[in-house]
Amino acid sequence: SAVKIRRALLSVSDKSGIVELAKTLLTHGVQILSTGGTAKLLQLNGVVVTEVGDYTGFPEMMDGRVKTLHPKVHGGILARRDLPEHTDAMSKHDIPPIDLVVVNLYPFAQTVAKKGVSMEDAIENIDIGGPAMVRAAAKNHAFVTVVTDPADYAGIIKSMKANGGALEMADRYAFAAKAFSHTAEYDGMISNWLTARDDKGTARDFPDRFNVSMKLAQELRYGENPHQKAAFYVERDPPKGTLASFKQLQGKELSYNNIADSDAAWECVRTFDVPACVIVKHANPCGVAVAESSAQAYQRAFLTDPTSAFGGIIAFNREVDGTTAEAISKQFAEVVLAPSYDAAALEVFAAKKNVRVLSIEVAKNLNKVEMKRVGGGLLVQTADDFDVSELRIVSKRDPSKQEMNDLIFAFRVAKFVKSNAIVFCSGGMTLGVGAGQMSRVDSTRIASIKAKNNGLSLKGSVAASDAFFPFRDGLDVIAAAGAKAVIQPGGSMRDKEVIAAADEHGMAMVITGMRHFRH
Ligand code: 93A
Repeated sequence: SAVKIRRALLSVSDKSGIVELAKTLLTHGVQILSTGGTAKLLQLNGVVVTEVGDYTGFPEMMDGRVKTLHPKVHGGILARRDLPEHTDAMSKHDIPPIDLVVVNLYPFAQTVAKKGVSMEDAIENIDIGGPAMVRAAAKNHAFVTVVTDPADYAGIIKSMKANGGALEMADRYAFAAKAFSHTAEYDGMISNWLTARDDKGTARDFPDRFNVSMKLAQELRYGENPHQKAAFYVERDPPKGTLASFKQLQGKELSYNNIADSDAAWECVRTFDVPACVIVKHANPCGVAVAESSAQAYQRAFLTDPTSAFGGIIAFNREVDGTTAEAISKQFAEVVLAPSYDAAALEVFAAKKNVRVLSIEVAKNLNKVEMKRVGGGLLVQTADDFDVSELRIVSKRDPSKQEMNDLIFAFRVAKFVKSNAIVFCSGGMTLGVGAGQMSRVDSTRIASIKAKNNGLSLKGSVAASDAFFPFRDGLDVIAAAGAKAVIQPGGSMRDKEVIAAADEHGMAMVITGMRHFRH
């Protein structure tokens, strides 16, 4: 049922729109109660307000830590108007009802986002009285309206005008639900920040961003399959360079699989320093190339496996121009990602209305934390963002300069291929990708079969393995395929046997010391 607003309490840190709201409340004969800073601003703008201190008979004290924490405020918000026991208490203790609570909280997030913020400053920005009022009003939404977001003022003004100063139950309920999300997020933020450091304010190594608060970005039509319900949640303020910071420039709505595959493609492509293109299908790269330009990189990435590239996700780490867009539009692409597009490229894509075109800023060292849901739990780890650093040549033959470049390229790609991963490459282009097999030999066989099927020769190529070779068999298959150099983490019990096999085949072998499983 509709409740007419007679008394409102306004106490806001973000003061945008508050004067206009207060003026509307006045035109409906509402008595306005307000706290220090808010009251001052309203008075300056000609709004008649009662200061909470005058209202309760208790001054604001302790640097404002205690302003609204008083039975006259909380009783007025919490009292049930339909129970004699409650209304009797109100009249006995002179507690008039408060029907509207407009509160937004101390800016904790903005405070801790400041460089070099002190622990003291952070603590002082933890709002206590605000959340207490918000939660009280939200609990008693049967009678009270709570507004926490200045974006909702316009709606309130409109409803009050239409309803003779009253607000409806459906609105009060929706605002109450939103208010609890607001306070939950607020406490989540505080808990994140405190958990991530010790009492001296020193940041802990891990888990630094474990308890991240997420907001719903979009409901998805369905999940991995049409019978699964799904939604996309993003961090409140996704770091630049992450998938969630994308802007969609055109195209159909993104699907669950689009988003998952786009992430795989983006994570891979952003690791390269030179123009690169990554084509992903079912979370695995089916073609990766580095080149002089985006156009060249695309052309070569596509050549790895044109069959699999059909319906793929295509990512670039450099601007996409008209020529590249023309080439892409000859194939069926689900999503294109790049830091930017020139006008000609956008024009080409515009003719293909369904293609989803996303822009994302390229950034390195995102310091990400990855999470994986398991039944009844959550696995958390820092992202696998280590690049090849210490390379050790263990074979009799040294790799040539060209081979070494290709080995590094191949190993970087292998990192983004589901384990067990084997990647054949040559001249900065993938030739065959073997992904997601339970045995390394099978991944090797698949990679070489795929190269053959696509008319690519592995003679003189190089190969990367995401983890060590437990036996020499995988290496023998790589040699038989025609590869001349191999890169792998090493560390197997049979390293000696594997290195001997490489020497036997006249291959160069480089060890990275770093494994890159990906599941
Ligand atoms: O310091 S508090 O935790 N104690 C309180 O009693 C209290 N009452 C309102 N913070 C309190 N507030 C907050 O003050 C509100 O949530 C709002 O963010 C802010 C508004 O203060 P002012 O009107 O003085 O700018």
